[in-house]
Amino acid sequence: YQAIENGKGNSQYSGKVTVGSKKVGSSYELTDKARGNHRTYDLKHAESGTGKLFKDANDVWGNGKPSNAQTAAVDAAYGAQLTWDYYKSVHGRKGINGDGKGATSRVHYGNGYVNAFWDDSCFCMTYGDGEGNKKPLTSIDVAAHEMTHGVTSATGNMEYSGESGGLNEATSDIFATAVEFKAKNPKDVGDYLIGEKIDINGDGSPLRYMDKPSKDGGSLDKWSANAGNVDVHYSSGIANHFFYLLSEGSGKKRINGVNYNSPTADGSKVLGIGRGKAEKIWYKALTTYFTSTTNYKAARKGTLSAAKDLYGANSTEYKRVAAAWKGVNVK
Ligand code: ASN
Ligand code: CA
Ligand code: ZN
Ligand code: CA
Repeated sequence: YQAIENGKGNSQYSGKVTVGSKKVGSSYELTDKARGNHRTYDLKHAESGTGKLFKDANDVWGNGKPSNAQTAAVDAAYGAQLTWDYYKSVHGRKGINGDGKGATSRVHYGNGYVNAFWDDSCFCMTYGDGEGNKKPLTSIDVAAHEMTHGVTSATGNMEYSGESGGLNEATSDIFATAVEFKAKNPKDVGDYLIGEKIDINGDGSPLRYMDKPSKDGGSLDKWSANAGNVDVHYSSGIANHFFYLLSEGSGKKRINGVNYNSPTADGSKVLGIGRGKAEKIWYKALTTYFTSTTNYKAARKGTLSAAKDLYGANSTEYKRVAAAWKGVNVK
């Protein structure tokens, strides 16, 4: 896969990066020609409208600091670029809808807005600037999380409430993590944490943990009959934990300088199959077996079917999918 991005970007979270830009007249705009013309817009602190397409005279964007309006645009464009490339190179998927069409990103939404979101109606991702407009929510994992909501809408489309909502959220965290691990920039270090760079809690702790989701104070480590009654960003913990166990196994592990300690619901020891295979299984399940009403029991069945399709019914992978679900009390 040949990347052809030409712009130089100074991002806030990933250091120096390249961004796809398009020359128009004597200047450049933030339009990524290699990725379906994905475009990045400046909302200039408005909370509605398309905003203004980012333009620049010399194709050098941002300065690494949030006070420069282009900086958040660089991170957002870079995150979209990596997410596009991940879906294309790993899963053969061309863009969110699979049709090669790019989406849009909008940065500088509101003032001090501490969230980011995907919206099907504008086929766009929108990012707030964080507390004091200093920590835009444009890290790779957040961008990939939001963009994956678009992929989910185009595929399994799990309804955003109850258990299906938790699976929708987890799908975004799973592929956010997959994209982050695949990033090659020296400043981009893959982990099983979500939002570790945006300092949403003000104390350097991440928003979510996949090895032991309850570390955030709200997420569920395992399924119970109450799983459908909690916020979807908490019921997602069950599938995030499943994905960690399936990838890495239970117990202690140190990866890229981060210590993990993943328990199982029943104290059983679970062995991982590696993140790459776990990603393949989740993607196949999402695009083949998940539907708007998929709950945890059905997600177990769907991922087992996916493992069978990919690796066979007698495969180690198939058995470990079952064991990882047992590890989060889904039987
Ligand atoms: N950042 C959140 C999410 O993507 C926004 C929301 O809850 N709608 O899930
Ligand atoms: Ca410039
Ligand atoms: Zn989400
Ligand atoms: Ca992360």
